[in-house]
Amino acid sequence: MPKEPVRMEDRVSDDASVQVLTKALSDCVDTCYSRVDAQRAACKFGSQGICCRICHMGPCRITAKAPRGICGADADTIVARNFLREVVGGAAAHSDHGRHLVLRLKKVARGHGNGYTIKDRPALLRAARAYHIEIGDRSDNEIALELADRFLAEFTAQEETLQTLTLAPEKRQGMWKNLEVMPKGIDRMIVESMHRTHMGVDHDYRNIIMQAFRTALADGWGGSRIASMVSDILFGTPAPVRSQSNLGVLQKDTINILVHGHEPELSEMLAVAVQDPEIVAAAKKAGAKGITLAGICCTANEILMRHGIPVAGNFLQQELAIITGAVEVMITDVQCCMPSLPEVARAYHSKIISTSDIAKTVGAIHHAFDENDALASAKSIIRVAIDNYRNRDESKVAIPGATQPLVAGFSVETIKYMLGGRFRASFRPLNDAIMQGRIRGVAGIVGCNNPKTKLDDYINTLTRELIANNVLVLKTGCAAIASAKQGRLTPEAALEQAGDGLREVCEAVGIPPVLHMGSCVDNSRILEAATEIVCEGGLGDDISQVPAVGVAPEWMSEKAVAIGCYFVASGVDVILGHPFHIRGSENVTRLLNEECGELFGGSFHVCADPLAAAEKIFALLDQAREQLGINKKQERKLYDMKDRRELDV
Ligand code: SF4
Ligand code: MSK
Repeated sequence: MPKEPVRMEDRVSDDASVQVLTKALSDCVDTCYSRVDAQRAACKFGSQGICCRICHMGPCRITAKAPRGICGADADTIVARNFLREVVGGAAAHSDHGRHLVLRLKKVARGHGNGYTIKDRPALLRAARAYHIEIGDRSDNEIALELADRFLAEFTAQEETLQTLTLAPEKRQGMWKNLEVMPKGIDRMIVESMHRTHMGVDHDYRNIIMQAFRTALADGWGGSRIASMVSDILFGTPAPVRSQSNLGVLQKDTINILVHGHEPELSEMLAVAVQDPEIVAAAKKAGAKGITLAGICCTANEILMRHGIPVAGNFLQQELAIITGAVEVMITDVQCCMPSLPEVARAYHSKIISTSDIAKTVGAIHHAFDENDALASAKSIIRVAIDNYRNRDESKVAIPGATQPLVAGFSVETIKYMLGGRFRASFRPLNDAIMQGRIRGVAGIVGCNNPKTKLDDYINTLTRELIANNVLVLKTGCAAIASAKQGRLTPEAALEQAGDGLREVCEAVGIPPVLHMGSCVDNSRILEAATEIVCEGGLGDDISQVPAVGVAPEWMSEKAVAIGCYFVASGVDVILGHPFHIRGSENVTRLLNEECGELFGGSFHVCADPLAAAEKIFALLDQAREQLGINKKQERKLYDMKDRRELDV
């Protein structure tokens, strides 16, 4: 019997994406959705993690008849090695991003900013204090130079453990010490992990998986944390900002430029350059009303959080954005940029411009970002877009009307300020709301989209259930963009969709029930928030005691594997929408999904169904509340004078 054709509505959730995916079909343009069909029968060895190609005696595959590879490695070793290499990939991506920013900070500190400056002095001083750097009457540049060197030492340290680990609650640090998972230098962890997984080195699956946690901690508390700290110093600590989301942010009568990837350096300059009178005049001369700058994926999140630049879409909308026929130029930097983009662009007039020397794509125009003259570099890329406007074929243009308003920019500093005001900035009101039961707990929903499942569907269903049941949701990356497209990143969403307790808190503070905390490298901000909650008191003395969970519903990248591992190693239970490639080893699966709970106080849980995931999350939050002795909603008590006198303050 012929197979039923898949309906677009079953592939993507929002109307804008349905419209553009339908257009792709009539324009005969391939997307990841047609390619995922071509890849249908996924290799079962790969899915289970039992294919090894680490040496050239192989590749080897584990079967009932061949339970060991040629060297004698069994399924446990092979699965564990493959898993560690995924963590390495993710940790390397985040950390290299962080390193680039530190090198930029160092140049700025030496007076070679070339357009970049220390934009946020309080962020500089916060970071300097974290490293016990003397402030006194030293200049910002002196402090920044010492700080940059200290950051760089975090990458190269050979014997010393990471300084940033001391930002975690003390009890957690002790736990890491006992389990011997304190990472040394970030680069050393990555190199050592590659060494350990070379043929004939580390074969004990437990030893290998513990190295995976060590490497992931070097990412979450090291490379990623440093990336967020330096971004705040150079570009400003995010604060609430209004904007718009979804493909409808592209304009019919403007020159549309999209930034895509992860690094904020070029996009920060583009945000400045599009306002340059000379550039605006050139756009008008080309017949456009102006220039629309918008973003995809996490570069979008970076400039959204700091400039309110609109978000055109998340990961699986990168091809769709071009298929609107209205994009003059898409500028890519690093990570999550599909190699298909130039091929999709060929059907339209769009140009794909790659800007990083470590990330070239065949068919894209490579225009290396000249960091020594960043503004000029940004302007020259914009001029390519202006020139390309005349090539736009109006008959191919179809921009879906849909946009949704949003508020983003909830850094930890901002949350503290919003909760407590300028003079008493703190997490106290949040802790109190959790203790009183108005907020049941906190869920960090992070990660990507994956064409194996309907775009945003799991993320949105789960988010709806959580906020309706008084769970405050913190989001980053493409999961945050999914909520933006649903209109859940607005304070109004709290009034309409949140449970009574959460609504009361959101209304009092003026925040949405879903807080956009940044790009995927900013998952470190979620750890920072968890630490603030612990330090504020009343909810235990370790992250594992806080009623909080992490969720990666539609994850796809190695970075998500590393993120999941550093959440678990920090004591947070993590729900995955689909499993890791580890099912070929019962031992590795048991270690990650069960035994980690005893080791770290958090483990992985796989829930393919978002409603089942919601139930699991409620059970985990309630269990944490039970252990804290706060699992009943307390009546709000109005104190009279006698009560007040009896208060022990
Ligand atoms: Fe096969 Fe062992 Fe080589 Fe892997 S390392 S490919 S299992 S021989
Ligand atoms: S961009 S890693 S698809 S969140 Fe950070 Fe989105 Fe995942 Fe890339």
